[in-house]
Amino acid sequence: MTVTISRVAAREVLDCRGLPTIQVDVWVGDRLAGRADVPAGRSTGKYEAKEVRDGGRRFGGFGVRKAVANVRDVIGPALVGQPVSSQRSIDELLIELDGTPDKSRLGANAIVGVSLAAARANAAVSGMPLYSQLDGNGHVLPVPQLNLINGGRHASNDLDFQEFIIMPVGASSFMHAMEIGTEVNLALADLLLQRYGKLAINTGDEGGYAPPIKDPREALALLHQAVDHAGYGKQVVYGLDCAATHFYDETTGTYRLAMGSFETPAMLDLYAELVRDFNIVSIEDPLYEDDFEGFAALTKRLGIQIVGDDLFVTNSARLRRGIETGAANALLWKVNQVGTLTEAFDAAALARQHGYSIVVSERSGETEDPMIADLVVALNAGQIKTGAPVRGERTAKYNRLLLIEEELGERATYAGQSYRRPKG
Ligand code: 2PG
Ligand code: MG
Repeated sequence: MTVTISRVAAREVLDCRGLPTIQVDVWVGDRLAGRADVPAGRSTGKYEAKEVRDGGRRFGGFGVRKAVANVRDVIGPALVGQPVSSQRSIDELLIELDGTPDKSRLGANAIVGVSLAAARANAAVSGMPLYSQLDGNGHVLPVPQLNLINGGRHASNDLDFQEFIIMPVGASSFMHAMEIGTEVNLALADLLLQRYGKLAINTGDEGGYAPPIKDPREALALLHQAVDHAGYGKQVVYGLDCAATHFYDETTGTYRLAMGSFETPAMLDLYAELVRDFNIVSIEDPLYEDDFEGFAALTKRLGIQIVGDDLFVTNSARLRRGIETGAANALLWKVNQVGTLTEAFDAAALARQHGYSIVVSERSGETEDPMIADLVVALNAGQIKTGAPVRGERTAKYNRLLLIEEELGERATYAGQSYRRPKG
């Protein structure tokens, strides 16, 4: 028997920054079967699908009543009677209803909420957890990219790079990775407190510390010391999300760092130095979002994981351009950048076909919805980026992964050293 959608509802709720976002409910028959919350970025790429926000005074202009009305009045009526089991047809219908290339008419926030809630509804109908309903072979627990020091647009300090990351690749399980993450985070707090005083342990948007420092070398040295103090020098490697689009100055064609203005070749040299000195294995968005050539040069030169976030925006067309030019070798994967689950899965499949690794990611403006935990396991992606191991909207994802690890039991495989190409 085909199970069809009977009703779609939506409402405004608050994200972790206290800004409104959409929560969508998908009903089948007389029951609420799937609910999803929509996250929001702050350092967004210009090629992302576009949210619809209300403007005006209410909620500082961030209200989403219009997007809620689009779900209620346009999307909902069109979806009633559609089979809940065909995610692709649902998503194609959403794309068609919107009719714009960037989902700006109905709003990517409205569309992605419906797409994700429909996936949950389908899993509920089948009586399976979302990760195994999406892919019965989902069993890889990801290496967490734990963002312990925040800068850029996510913090009120002078660090230009947005995220300073540890990756416990030498852990024996996901639970062990979280133990390491938290012990290092506690050691880091002690160090910061001793060295810079109490204000240094204020945190940024993703729960990482935002110390009053300027030089990325100092931040990386602090991470190394915290890892050593916690006794995990052998288990941990390091990563960065520079989010370079957001300190690139288009008029002068230079990167504006607290340390001075850098042209592209000087940026490449800086990254080579950091990789050499700090055991960095992954750099996200080292250059601004249009510099495919620069990305290609850096990818070739460094030989480590180079991740495209603002560069690719989870969009297959942009990823294809990266594959053709050799720009980056990993895809940052955020469903709301492209707007539907199907398009995001297609981008992941394309990445995998061409040997690009996949890093499933949260947004800085998250909610308590843990859905990306199920998605990263369904994809056997091997890496997740979901902030520091603190604050409910971040720990919601980590806790869901701990539960999935327990549920999978013997079948669970921690990606560990194979994080770039986990055995699927
Ligand atoms: C990023 C994301 C998440 P935002 O740049 O990778 O960390 O930030 O959600 O603000 O775009
Ligand atoms: Mg990023």
